[in-house]
Amino acid sequence: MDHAADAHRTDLMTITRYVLNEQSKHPESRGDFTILLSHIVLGCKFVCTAVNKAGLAKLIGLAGETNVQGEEQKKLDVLSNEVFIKALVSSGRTCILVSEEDEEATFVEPPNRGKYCVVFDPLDGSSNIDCGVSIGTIFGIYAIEDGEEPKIEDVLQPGKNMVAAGYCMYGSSCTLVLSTGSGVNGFTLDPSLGEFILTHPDIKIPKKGKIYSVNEGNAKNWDTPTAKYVEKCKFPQDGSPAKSLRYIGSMVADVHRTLLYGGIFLYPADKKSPNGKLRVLYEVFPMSYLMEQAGGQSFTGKGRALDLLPNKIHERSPIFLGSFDDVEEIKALYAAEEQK
Ligand code: AHM
Ligand code: MG
Repeated sequence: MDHAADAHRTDLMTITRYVLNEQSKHPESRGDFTILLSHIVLGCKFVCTAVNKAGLAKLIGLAGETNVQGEEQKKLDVLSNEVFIKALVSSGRTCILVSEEDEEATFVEPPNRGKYCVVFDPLDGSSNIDCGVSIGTIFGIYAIEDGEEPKIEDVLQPGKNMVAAGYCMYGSSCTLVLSTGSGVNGFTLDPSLGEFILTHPDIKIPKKGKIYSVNEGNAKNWDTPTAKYVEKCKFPQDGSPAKSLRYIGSMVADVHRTLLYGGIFLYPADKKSPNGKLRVLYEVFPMSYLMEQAGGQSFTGKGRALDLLPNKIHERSPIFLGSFDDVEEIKALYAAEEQK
């Protein structure tokens, strides 16, 4: 056995070590965020294991319920939701939980109550479960003032007020991407250690990309700026090469690729869904937060996504996010449309 190599492994930057380092920059901090994050990490590890075992354990299949959006719920969605709710409540650091799977917000009672509000989609991309395509957990975190009584308005806040956001992708590897407001870092689960290790430090999205990502099956219902943009991707008039299309239909995987390789991810409004499909609090906001922190942009068709003020916890919004220059182009098309 190579003991020297093993000893070297203790130098690894684990996610806990990373968050403790960040915490030490704030001497007034009492470590509450570190504890909350370690419970989120535990939830991610649990769901990762369940996703990996799903085929074997016959977990795959309908649970026989529909969620608040009227979609079929799979067993893994139900399980993941329970895992995260329990992990978050037992952290003792949360006061309000909003999950895609629960119609109402959960208010955590004392003595388990803390100052953080967590909005999350415990298992996004559920239509991909049965064929083994990457799926993920998405989360965003708000904080309330110490000693305040939590109220629903504490989560009905613009995404720019989040104190942290991230996602965990259950794919060929399990990758957790996190921002606490000072850049974006990616951690990969080392199954032999059971620890997330910093593998993608300080992720910056390329300023311009070569990929666009959209469900083109909805094209007949798109508005003019979206249709024009996709046309430009395929038939550029300025001599630049056409972009490649990549669409997994699993937001975490599509956004992860966009973050690493650059490009643009679109889930626009269309005639059938005037507010798009994706949910503001736990899909649009966390991904927009990460994009901005990585140097990209996120736009709703009307303005900066993180400026949106949601009225309802399950509200939806159109979304265009990715490389700075690519989002700039779609913004220009919407601005031109408004001039008409
Ligand atoms: P879900 O929360 O029910 O899983 O739906 C969200 C998913 C996203 O992961 C993905 O970006 C989108 O739905 C794909 O939608 P579509 O199949 O309409 O292209
Ligand atoms: Mg979802």
